[in-house]
Amino acid sequence: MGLNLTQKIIKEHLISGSLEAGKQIEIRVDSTLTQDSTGTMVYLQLEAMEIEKVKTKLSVAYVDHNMLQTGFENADDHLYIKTVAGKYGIHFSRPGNGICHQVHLERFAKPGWTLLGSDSHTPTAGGIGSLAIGAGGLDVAVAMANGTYSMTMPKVCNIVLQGKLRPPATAKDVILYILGKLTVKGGVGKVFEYTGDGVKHLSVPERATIANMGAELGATTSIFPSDEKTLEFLKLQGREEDFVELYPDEGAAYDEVLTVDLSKIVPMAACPHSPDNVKPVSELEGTRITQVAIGSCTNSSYKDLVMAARILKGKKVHPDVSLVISPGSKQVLTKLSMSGALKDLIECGARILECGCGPCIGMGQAPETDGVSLRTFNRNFEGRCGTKSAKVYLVSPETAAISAIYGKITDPSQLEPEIFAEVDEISYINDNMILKPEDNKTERVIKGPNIKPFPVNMPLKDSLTRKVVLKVGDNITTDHIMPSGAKLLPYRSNIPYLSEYCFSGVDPDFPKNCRENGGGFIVAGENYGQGSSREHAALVPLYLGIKAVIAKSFARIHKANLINSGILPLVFANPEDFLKINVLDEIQIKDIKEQIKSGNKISAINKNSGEGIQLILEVTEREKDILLWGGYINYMKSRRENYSA
Ligand code: MIC
Ligand code: SF4
Repeated sequence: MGLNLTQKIIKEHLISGSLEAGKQIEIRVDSTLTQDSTGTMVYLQLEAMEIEKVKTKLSVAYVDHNMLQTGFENADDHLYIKTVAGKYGIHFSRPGNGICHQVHLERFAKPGWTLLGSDSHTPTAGGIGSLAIGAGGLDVAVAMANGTYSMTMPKVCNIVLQGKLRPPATAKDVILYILGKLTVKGGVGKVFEYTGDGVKHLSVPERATIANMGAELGATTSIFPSDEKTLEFLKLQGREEDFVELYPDEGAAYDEVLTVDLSKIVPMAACPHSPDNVKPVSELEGTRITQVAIGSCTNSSYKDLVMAARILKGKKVHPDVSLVISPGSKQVLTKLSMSGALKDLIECGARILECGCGPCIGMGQAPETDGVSLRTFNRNFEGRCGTKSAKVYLVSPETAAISAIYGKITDPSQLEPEIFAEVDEISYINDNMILKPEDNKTERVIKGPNIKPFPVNMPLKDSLTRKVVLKVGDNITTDHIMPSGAKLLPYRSNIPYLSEYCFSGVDPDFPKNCRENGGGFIVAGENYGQGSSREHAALVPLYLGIKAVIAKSFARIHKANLINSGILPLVFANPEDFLKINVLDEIQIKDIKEQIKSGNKISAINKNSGEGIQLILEVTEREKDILLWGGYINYMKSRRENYSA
């Protein structure tokens, strides 16, 4: 039987394991990317690995998340990343050059390559046919140090796209539609592979929008074939030599199939507070809005912003609305200025922000109390925008632009058909904000005073007894665990400082309870840790003494981050047992090391009720070792010592 595209790329990169879903594999990593908010930890960990140069073919360090520089902290982080990049042979994309995923798509991503990124939206490069996976920082550091990545072989779900989108429906509406069908946990353990006649009508940036939000499905990644559209895109980027044609084999097998008729897609919106809470825009028409934000790694390509400019040209932003636009890259912004679209945006009253993540990660532009914000972004978790009482809807640039004029959610179906005429792409390349390793050589890594060492766990003891310091429900996001935004992002390299804010929106007493009880356990519902790849959501609980999270299920990247930190990710064998544990109950796991070594069943006792609770540790043999050693850093050291002994 033929192989699907995912299997073909994995086979090509396979170091150990087989293509059987659910089994542990190790693959060769061609390239990595980091961004500043996860990057400082990644590079502190890379330094701890004591290598000379990275082993990948290409590694790029971006600065795009935190650029406000409200104090020295942030600028110090940037300088640290620049110097560490110079030391280890990593490209450095300077602040202002754009959002990592947009710039990577334009300048670096290659069909058939593997890419590991310390950001959950790394799969954006699946739009160009890369196998691009988001991971925790430590896994990315390991990939740079060894050129390898260990993961579970995913299932492959085939999304067959039929027909052609009918304006005003867009790629964003396609992925919102899929999210509505499959939900935020529908993709865990899976790769979404897009095929079908409809694919050939989608440009690479449109494919990238769809692949980008596969992260919201919880997927390992999403991938499109590499075809004439890919070649067209690479030619515009002056990179036709990077083109290879890539399709699944004839008769390739898939674990699941979902067919989507593109001609039936209508404008969609994800309603507060989850990307899968999706409704057609027509059902929301008339909802008053106070803010519109266009940009992010999902929707800030040249075409996205030209469409917004066409709709806004000669119009005025509604008096009750603040319209902000953050272009995806310097390339996009320059092209907007060359074509005149930038003038149309400025003239209508849009506030033009610098090229970066900006409001998407709460770096400014928090809406007012109870504000209603329409965003072309990918996440609308409660409070992520910086205002807890605000309501955020996720939409296409077309829906966002027309709604900004009327001050209420407006279906773009009423726009004149001429608006949707083909957008002429401009070929413009200028890499002067990317420092190549040879132009940035240094042996001196500069670390400002805000950069503190990362916490390291202890090897497991024979028995583990702790109180439950927090009990939460389903779909807890990493934004709940370790909030971000303008106030906290400057401290991404300072775990002790961040620890005061862990779970601050859920239970402000959490840090205090951890301190008073000598750490503890967290109990949670389904899909614990969904959302971002931020390792801080594991490192900060580690710092506070959290030993285990007992949940109904986990999101992929967060589970890996817990394991790398030496925190046990335990699953209830019987989900109803969730009800048998209360906050401050004392849970005892006797002979834990023996239990881990002898299988995947773990018996625990709730000492308050005397009841036994059956748990499961769903991890690979390698991950068991990491947990027994108390996290990846200890595990790595132990192996190094064994080798040298
Ligand atoms: C996000 O969109 O949540 C982020 C900010 O890009 C994160 C990374 C981070 O927390 O630094 C992500 O998606 O991985
Ligand atoms: Fe940046 Fe937002 Fe994309 Fe995360 S989702 S990488 S914050 S633009």
